[in-house]
Amino acid sequence: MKKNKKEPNNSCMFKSLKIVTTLLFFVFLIPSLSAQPEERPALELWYNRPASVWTEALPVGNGSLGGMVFGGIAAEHLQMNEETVWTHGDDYQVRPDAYQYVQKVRALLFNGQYAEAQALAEAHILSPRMPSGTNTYQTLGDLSILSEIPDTVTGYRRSLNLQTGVAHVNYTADNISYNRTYFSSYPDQVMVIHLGASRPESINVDIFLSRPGNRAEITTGVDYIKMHEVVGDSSGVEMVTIAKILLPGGDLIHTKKGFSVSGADEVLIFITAATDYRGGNPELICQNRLENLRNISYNQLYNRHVTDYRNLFDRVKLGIGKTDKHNNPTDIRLREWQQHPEDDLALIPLYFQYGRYLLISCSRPGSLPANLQGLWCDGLNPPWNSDYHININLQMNYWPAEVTNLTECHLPFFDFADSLFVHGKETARTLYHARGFVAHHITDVWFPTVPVGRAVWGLWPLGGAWLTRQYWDYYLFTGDFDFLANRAYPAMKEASVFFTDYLVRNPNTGLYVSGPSSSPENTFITPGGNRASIAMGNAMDQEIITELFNQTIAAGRLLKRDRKWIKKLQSLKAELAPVKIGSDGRIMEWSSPFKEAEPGHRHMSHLYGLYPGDLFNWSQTPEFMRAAEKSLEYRLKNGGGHTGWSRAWIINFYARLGNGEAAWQHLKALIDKSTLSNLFDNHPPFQIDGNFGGTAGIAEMLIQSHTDTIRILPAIPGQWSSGSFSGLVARGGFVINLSWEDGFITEMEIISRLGNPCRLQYHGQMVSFDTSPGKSYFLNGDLEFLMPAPL
Ligand code: FUC
Repeated sequence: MKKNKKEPNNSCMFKSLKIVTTLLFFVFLIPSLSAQPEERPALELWYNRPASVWTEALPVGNGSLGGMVFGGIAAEHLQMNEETVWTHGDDYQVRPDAYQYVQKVRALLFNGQYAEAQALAEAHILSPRMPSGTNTYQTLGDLSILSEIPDTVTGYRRSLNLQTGVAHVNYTADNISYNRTYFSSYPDQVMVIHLGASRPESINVDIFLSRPGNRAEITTGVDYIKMHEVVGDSSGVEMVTIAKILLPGGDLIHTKKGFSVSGADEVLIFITAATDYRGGNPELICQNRLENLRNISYNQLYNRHVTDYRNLFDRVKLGIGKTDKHNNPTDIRLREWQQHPEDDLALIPLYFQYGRYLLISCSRPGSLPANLQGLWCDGLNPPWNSDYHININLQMNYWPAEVTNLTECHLPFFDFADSLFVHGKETARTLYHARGFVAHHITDVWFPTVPVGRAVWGLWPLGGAWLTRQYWDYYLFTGDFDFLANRAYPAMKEASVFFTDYLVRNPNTGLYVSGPSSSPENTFITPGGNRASIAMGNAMDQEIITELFNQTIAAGRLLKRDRKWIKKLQSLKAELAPVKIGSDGRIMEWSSPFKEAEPGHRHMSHLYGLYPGDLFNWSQTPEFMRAAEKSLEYRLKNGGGHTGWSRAWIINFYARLGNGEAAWQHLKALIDKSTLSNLFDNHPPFQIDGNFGGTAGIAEMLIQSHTDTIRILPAIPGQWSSGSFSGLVARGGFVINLSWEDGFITEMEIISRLGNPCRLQYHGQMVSFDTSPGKSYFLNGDLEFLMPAPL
């Protein structure tokens, strides 16, 4: 027998104590066949080799505790995350004299002195980026399971079953079949790894924990390994991870960092982790969770996880294309798809459902919302700190939440935003001498709202307002009046109050404009030939504010609140500087016709009103639809859409424009150019927004409900000639199930959750009808009712 030379061999060196474990209180059952996942290969990612790099590993998660499964044979590696593992430097402060400079910078901008204004803003308004103030999300650490290198390995398979939320590794080594199962349970708040083998007493592995930086204190107890560290060189949270090892037979031998298991029939590892981020003693939290697993068998744990997961996942089905390509490993399938996507349309449902899988796995009630990498993040210094960018990225993460029937997964977004808004009040008061709240382009789990760094990113006070659009949307989808009254309206009102104090009249036009502000991350050429990024009355700001006021006014009226103030808001709205269309027919990103420094820029902020906003549509504002289309074409002609999230946004834009062929071209490009072999969105290494934006884009091609009419199959390409879906949700609380053949609906069921009137549009035809809560309505492709007719 050979030992893998590359792998650390702790078991021999640090043998100290031999314990034959007697499991006193855990009821341990060998999983029966019924506990094995039902094979649903069409909704599975699978590979015939282990991951060689992190972006090939497979993610599991329960909203707050996640793992990336590498599937190594002799060296299994599970990289782990706990959502609150964050460093914490000094909090950013508003510069004491910043407010005066806001006034000065405005005067310069109104006077056309853009470069001077920007220099002044960077010197006096934006707080400098201090290394100690840059907080970052980090890995929790790594679990290693090492064994001897076998002489022969056959039938290797590493897979993630989206139908169950369980990852598996299977192979036969030296005539013994090994199976490993991995899942992270939301109901039991534990990550579970089960090792099984076809022959008794044949599992021999070393198990240990580690963390980059080697600062973690690692100790062992009778049957557990504990890892403790105050992260970020002691500036961050105190974290504890406990890996508990359970065997029904075999020997468990202590090593320095962990255990050596020999002669076991099977091994069960429970991982629990906690920090003091929300208070409490992290070790006690972990112990309590383990204590709660007393008397629970592996089968029960497994079944509880699968039931809980399926309760969310099974709500939506999507069928496009039939293929046997899922018999190919997913990395090979992806490569083939890049050549001939039309041969494997069934990859679209897999990609779509993977987005839903990821949302379920990284955003559950009580958790933090999905950050730039969702939950999964390797190392101590991830790109952009794996934080929350709120100039599109956090919002995009939640675009699929309602339409793909995962409303519970949306809740962490609101909890987070509510806390952010509390902090944003202080920034509004000190920086802008305004009431209400404000947040700029980034934030993190300590909720900074101060503008930081360079003006091109940092000086953009619309982040908070954009977040509030999702509150209103949540109400439209769910009809939750309590939410509207107690959370949505208060948030929207405070965001609006900020702008009532912040907006200024443009002395040249007399209309109200926002600023000083950037058009997220874009740069223009000033008339004097300089590059600059801040101006007054940029299109995106004006669009967000217009929409915010529209929604606040609508909510205030529904709730019959603040009548006088709502009237004032209505008058202010009438005096907002409108978004303009330039002489070239495009939407003007800035209020002057500047030359763009990067005409193919990845952000297409001025098209906010098209998506996710609802300001532009073909029936009421066709001129803006045409102008948006032109703007988009121009961006693309100049190299736009190169990052995954940007490409995903473009799919949604084309879906809203009703252009299914273009939406499909960009969906193909997203999968072709920006998708890694584990189907993560590639933004080196990975950014999850592209996945979520892509999933939302597919939904937007199938149904749309941003106006008073639900549009059915508004943007499907000719190639998707037949298909079906069920469980997609439209605003107003309608669940839609339908199938189509040769591009024409064969049958459609509308289930009314709330009893709202329903208005449908399909192929230029329209039908309106009243509904009763809980009732189903069946229609054909001519929008005629099938039996039973509506009451
Ligand atoms: C925005 C984008 C970048 C990246 C970063 C996290 O700044 O412009 O592409 O996605 O967020």
